[in-house]
Amino acid sequence: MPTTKKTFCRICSAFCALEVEVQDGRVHTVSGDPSDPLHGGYTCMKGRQVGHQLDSPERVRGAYRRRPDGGFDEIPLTTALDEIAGHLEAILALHGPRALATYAGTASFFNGGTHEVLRGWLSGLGSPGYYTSLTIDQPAKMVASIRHGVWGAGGHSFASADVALSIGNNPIVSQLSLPGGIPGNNPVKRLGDEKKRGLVLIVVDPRRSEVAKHADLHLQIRPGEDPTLLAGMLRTIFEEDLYDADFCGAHVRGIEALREAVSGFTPDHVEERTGIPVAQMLEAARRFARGPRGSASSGTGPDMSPRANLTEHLIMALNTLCGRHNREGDPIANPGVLSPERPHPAQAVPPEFLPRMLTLGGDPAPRVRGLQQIFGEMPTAAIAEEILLPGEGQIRALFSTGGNAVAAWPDPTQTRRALESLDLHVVIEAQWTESARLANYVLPTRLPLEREDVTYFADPFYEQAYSFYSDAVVEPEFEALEDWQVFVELARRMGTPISIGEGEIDPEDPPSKKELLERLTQGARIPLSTIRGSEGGRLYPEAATKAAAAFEGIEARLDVAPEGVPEELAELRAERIPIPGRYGEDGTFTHLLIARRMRHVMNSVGQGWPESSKRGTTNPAFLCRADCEALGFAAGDLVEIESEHETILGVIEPVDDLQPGVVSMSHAWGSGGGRETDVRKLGAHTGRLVATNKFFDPTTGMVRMSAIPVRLVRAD
Ligand SMILES: Nc1nc2c(c(=O)[nH]1)N[C@H]1C(S)=C(S)[C@@H](COP(=O)(O)OP(=O)(O)OC[C@H]3O[C@@H](n4cnc5c(=O)[nH]c(N)nc54)[C@H](O)[C@@H]3O)O[C@H]1N2
Ligand SMILES: Nc1nc2c(c(=O)[nH]1)N[C@H]1C(S)=C(S)[C@@H](COP(=O)(O)OP(=O)(O)OC[C@H]3O[C@@H](n4cnc5c(=O)[nH]c(N)nc54)[C@H](O)[C@@H]3O)O[C@H]1N2
Ligand code: SF4
Ligand SMILES: [Mo]
Repeated sequence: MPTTKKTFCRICSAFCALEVEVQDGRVHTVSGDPSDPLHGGYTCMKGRQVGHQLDSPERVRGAYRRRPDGGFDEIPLTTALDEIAGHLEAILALHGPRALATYAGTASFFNGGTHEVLRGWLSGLGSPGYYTSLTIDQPAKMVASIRHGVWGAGGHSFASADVALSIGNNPIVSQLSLPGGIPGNNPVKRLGDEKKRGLVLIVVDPRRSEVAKHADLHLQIRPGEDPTLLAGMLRTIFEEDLYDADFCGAHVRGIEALREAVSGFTPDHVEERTGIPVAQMLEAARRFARGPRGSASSGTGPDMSPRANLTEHLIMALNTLCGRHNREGDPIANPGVLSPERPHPAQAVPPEFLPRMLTLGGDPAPRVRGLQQIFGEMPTAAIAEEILLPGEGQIRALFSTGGNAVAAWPDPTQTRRALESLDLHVVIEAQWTESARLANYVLPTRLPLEREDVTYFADPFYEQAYSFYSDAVVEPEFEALEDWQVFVELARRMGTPISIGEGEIDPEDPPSKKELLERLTQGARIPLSTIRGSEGGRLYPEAATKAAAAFEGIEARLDVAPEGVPEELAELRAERIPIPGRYGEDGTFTHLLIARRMRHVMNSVGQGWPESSKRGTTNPAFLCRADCEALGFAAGDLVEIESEHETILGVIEPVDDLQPGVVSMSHAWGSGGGRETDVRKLGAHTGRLVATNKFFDPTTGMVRMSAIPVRLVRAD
């Protein structure tokens, strides 16, 4: 007898509500839950294939140890854990705690408690080696918050906006929700509803993206030129006195310095550099400034491109200049259901009250490229170098969970070399990835539908106060722990503590998942027991709050021209304007390659799944028809895409949504070894086009992953 269970997808951060039909202990069919108040029955093709993910022939179905010949032997899970603990102890005894590092990728964030336990485990061993995918994602947003400051009551919500400015974010495909931006949950419906109400949508994207197709005004910018556009918009807003002088007078510093710093970004200069006609830039600036409500927000597009920290700063400056921050009494629809009550004062937050998330530096510093810790993490852009660089502090043991290092880190040739040089490499994985095949030990894991969980990661990002608690829907057919339990088991074997929050986890008497979640959500606005009591997802309007009055005696200002920003603007303005078609140091690169997401896969996840494969088994090199004609390329042609660093192969797909001179291609495809010859079956690795030690951001170490100069020639 099939039974239907409600749960939520955790393949991407949208966490869509699902109805899953289970037959004989296996997932039979998956559909959206039409009764869910937030998602309204929406799912995507990835979510509807979770049954395949669970039962895939590529699934890691036990614990494995690699043989010297590269093959793997299955061993009992407890044996694997015993051996790993023993190896790790020996490495730490010999090299000290800096020899240990963990890499937690995207999937690790979608399991409540993993990061708290992981951090507790590392600090119990004295290791600073905490690396995550966040530091190769959009770290510029945090850098900008640190430099600009944070407003205690948050920014204007999308639901209350008269105008939304969306810069390089395509939630119709990515489902990525960022504060003030288009919600990632049911994005087409949400956008339609608000447009009916009168919302004006302005999109900045080199591609006529799925979101851009809904825009009232689409600025089809040249890749990587967002800071010039934003500086030009700010200049217009100053020139035409369109900013919120009252708000700025009371809460902002650096107004005159910013006015001066953007003064050279005249409309003509902006047009020449960004390719955006003067009239369009002026219209965007005026329409945004007129508001009166609505935020500018961004996704990965500009953050993968050069000068991401400056771009993100200018986005914040635009919001601040136009006063797009909640004032006392403004509604805050979702203050976080699972977090405790806290005030949201309508004032700038003094730096000393900012969370650890918003700090730069810390001991020890990374050993390469003069980098620093960012947000209490080590920068993943530098992890391969930290593994390869000999000497005190060299990483010798790496534990990877919920990530795919070879697919995701820049320069996979270097990544492979680094992973192969480790003394101990443990991968906790759902499937046999290229990274897993390089590990000494591969441990199985429980996938989302095999775990109970609450919407912990997504909680602060929802547009409305919403939560969902789900039991496990099926059991794995083999013995498997959740990721965090692996670290508890190792701590037990090694006799080391794991502290989380105020207390400790006793590895001899570890908590159940439910107990772990209860500890992490102690004092939540809505108690976990209430959320568990509801079948399916529910709105909790009682958690909504209002922006509070400022605290008396606490003085702080948002800074629109902090140290560094005027200098970066001056450098940008003084730079030679790149000549389209003549990119790169020697001017011989004709195109810029930009990053994008594709609907049927989630980074490297979903490649090869049956339904997703029908949409293609490669990451095409999307190119406009005019370029295809000029270069003599037809659909399906194989081309060499050459950068200053390396050459990859790509399969041409002509499209109408790009302008000449731009190639759009998604990441986490292909292989890290040798030159891809199987590009039609495996895709191509765009991370090969960049080196980690050239053209990187000095604050975050981030490498250029969009707006990469390339040229294309037919591959024969
Ligand atoms: N289906 C699917 N969903 C995903 C993922 C996936 O792989 N597939 N990945 C997940 C992850 S890890 C993340 S971080 C999020 C990312 O979420 P988003 O940031 O929304 O990612 P994209 O859909 O790539 O949208 C980025 C847009 O930026 C544009 N762009 C590229 N370069 C530039 C530039 O220089 N300037 C400007 N203004 N725009 C530019 C691209 O054309 C693209 O339309 O998505 C998540 N969701
Ligand atoms: N060139 C280039 N490089 C990029 C980007 C780009 O735009 N261009 N984008 C960057 C961004 S934004 C990101 S976030 C990173 C993504 O980097 P990663 O997060 O490292 O890459 P994913 O492919 O998402 O890897 C997720 C892995 O987790 C596994 N998995 C799924 N569920 C579970 C689970 O429950 N437990 C465990 N242990 N494993 C699980 C999956 O099988 C998969 O192998 O890539 C970055 N790299
Ligand atoms: S993968 Fe698809 S179904 Fe799953 S959460 Fe993301 S958007 Fe929703
Ligand atoms: Mo990401």
